Amino acid sequence: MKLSKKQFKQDFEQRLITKFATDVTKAGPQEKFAALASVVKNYYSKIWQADNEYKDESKKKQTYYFSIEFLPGKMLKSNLLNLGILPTVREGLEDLGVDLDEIAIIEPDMAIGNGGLGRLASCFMDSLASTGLPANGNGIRYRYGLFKQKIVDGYQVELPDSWLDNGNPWEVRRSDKAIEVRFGGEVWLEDDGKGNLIPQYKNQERVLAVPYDTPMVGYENTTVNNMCLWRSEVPKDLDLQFQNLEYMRQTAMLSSELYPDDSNYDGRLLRLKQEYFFVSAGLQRIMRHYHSTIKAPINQIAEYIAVHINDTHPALCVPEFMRLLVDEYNVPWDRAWDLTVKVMSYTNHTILSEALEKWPEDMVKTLLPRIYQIIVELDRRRTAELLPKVGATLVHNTRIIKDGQIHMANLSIIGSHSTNGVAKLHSDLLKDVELHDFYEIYPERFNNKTNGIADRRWSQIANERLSTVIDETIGKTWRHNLNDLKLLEAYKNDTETLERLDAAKFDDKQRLAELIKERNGITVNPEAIFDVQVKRLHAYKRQLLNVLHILKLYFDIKDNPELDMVPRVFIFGAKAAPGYHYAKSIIKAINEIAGMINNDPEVKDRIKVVFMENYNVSLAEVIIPAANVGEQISLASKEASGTSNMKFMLNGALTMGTLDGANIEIFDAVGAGNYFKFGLTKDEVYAYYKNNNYNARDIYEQNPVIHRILDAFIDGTIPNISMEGPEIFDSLTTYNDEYFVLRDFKDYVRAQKSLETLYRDKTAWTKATLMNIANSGRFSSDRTVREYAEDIWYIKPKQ
Ligand code: BZD
Repeated sequence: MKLSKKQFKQDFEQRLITKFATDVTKAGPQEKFAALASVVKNYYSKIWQADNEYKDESKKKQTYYFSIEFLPGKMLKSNLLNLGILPTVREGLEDLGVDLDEIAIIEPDMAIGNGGLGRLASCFMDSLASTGLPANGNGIRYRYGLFKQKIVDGYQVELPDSWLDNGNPWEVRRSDKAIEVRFGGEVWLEDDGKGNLIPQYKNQERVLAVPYDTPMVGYENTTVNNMCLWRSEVPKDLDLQFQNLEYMRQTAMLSSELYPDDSNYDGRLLRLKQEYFFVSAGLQRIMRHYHSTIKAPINQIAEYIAVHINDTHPALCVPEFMRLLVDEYNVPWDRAWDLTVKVMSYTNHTILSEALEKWPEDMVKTLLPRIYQIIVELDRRRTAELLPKVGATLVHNTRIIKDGQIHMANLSIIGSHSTNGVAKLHSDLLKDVELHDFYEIYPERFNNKTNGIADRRWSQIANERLSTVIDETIGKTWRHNLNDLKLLEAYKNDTETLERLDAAKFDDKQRLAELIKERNGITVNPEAIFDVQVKRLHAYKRQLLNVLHILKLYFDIKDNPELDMVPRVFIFGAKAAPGYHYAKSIIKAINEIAGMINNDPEVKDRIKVVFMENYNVSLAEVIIPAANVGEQISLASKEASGTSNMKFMLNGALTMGTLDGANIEIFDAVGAGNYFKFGLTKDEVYAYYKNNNYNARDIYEQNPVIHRILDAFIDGTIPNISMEGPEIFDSLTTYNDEYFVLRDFKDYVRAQKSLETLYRDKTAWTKATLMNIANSGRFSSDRTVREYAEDIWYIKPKQ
């Protein structure tokens, strides 16, 4: 949009008066933020309305992205950037004596997601709008987002994230569009005399779902999409029998808290309720819109809408859509099924067996009796139809209902026309191993969509310094088309460009060093290698491998106090699921090791270890630009894709990585010299499984370096871990090191040494940095969503 600085200043000052009866000299930061957000909202509202009208009139097919999590972070700068007014607003505020960054920091992170999956959903929301694709998000408006992490005596403590205390300036509550969702009670089918079986209900619990719409503003275009988040409320005309406090409490709980588990299935009733709640509300809203606006016959619905099931949490979309079609719109079963499969598509984000959702039949039957009937019928018909075609084994292995459980991945695959993994390796593993039986039956449904990131947030917003250097080197087209970063390659031997890249990185490191000083009280040297591992804490991500390497360096110094090494700052950020004991023990160990090393005078600042508490999107926006190295060291085959790996690459950090997830594609894109590869391959890992011949204790017994490092966990060398130390030690020895940490250690040390060697050659290092940036274009989520649009959803961008 067009906006003069003068106009903006007028708008802002006026808003301070109308909203708070104050002026720029007296307003507090919260007031300034609220006034600015309100001005910005005013700017995009007209575009939003116009785009809604365009969508209604053109009736073009739209996607609905159902996700139980979104993780947008802060929205102010992203909205300013996408509206094309970030510099104008920054300068206008400056004229008024206001620093945009000081206002922006006031906005609480919108953290209604755990990690990669939720963040991906938000990157997609940005990219869908920015590529002009007509799409909607559908999720839950949790009152409390992901917990805030405090570190107390080295331990993680969880505090509630009450992010809505000062209101949310971006959302629009639409009470008029509230929808009822029903649970429990009894259901039976009655013949209507014309041969139709009509479900009858009794004693159902009613919940009101109120939509809150948040605009997703496209980058310098006219698209504004909608992310709809549902809040649960008690219906105004509540049946007498439900008018009690317990019911009110239960209802409020539906949209109260985000489950903080990332890679673990937690089969609690409330979670199942949440899943049905947002699925049913979302699909009912779609149906209403279809009837009020699209007005096409119901059997054409697949030409107008696509519904995406983001991991299995929204898998109830399949039976709920069937219910709506069959029960509410009288569509015959077979036709309804055909429509459902055409409309639905599904993304799998993990192969970890402990993460695969399955619900006890009884639970589903009691909570969702009609949905249960539909699932049983789907399973029955499918079994009858497929048995003669593919045989009993395949049918059994792929059934929706097995051993008294409803398998949500099976339901999602069977009820949709597309199943994709999130990186090549992951999608291959799904086809060849984990979901091979499904692949035999439905080969055409399987495909890969390698993840991507909303590059504008991770470069233009998070790293203005680097963005300016890139502009001055290759021009600005990369801001619209990330593939143009490739133009940087022509400058890989240009001393001036390399020096400027280096200077930008140094500034970003200084900014992080200041934050570390402020938050952790630790002084770090910006000349040191900033070696970063930020992600959820999980055994398979192997933060422990990083820790073992740090201990190795520490003992090297202890053995040889004059050791010549490039100083390193090891930076961690990681939340552990509150019930994940082992992960919490690792956090405690990292903090104790940090204390031990940082305070040992003999180390002479050659190593610093920093655990930054409460890792979230905003902190990532400061840490990632400052990184020299990104640690992507999961055991090959376990990390479906990873997305921080792409953010590091875009910010000129080099990857220390295994051949896992999207790391492989990053390696292919940058080439061997610009990536530190180590570790077992997926095939080697699977060979160990097959032959059952991994013996971690042997490695411990036979490798003196490893022996000494592990002993440090149990012999008092690392202080204050008398409980955690043995737990970690045993996991690596007695319990045979589930994620082959010891097996990969030696190769990891080798790769770390070669990293150090390269860092000593500043020019060579910065050249590798440049090559990473130059080849990151493929990892824009604009590319990813375009692939979904073309291959899965069949939707077209606005011209
Ligand atoms: O999804 C992650 C994977 O582990 C990453 O490899 C991948 O890059 C991203 C995006 O595709 N999975 C999650 O983040 N999963 C969860 O957060 C989650 C949340 C609730 C329940 C189960 C898993």
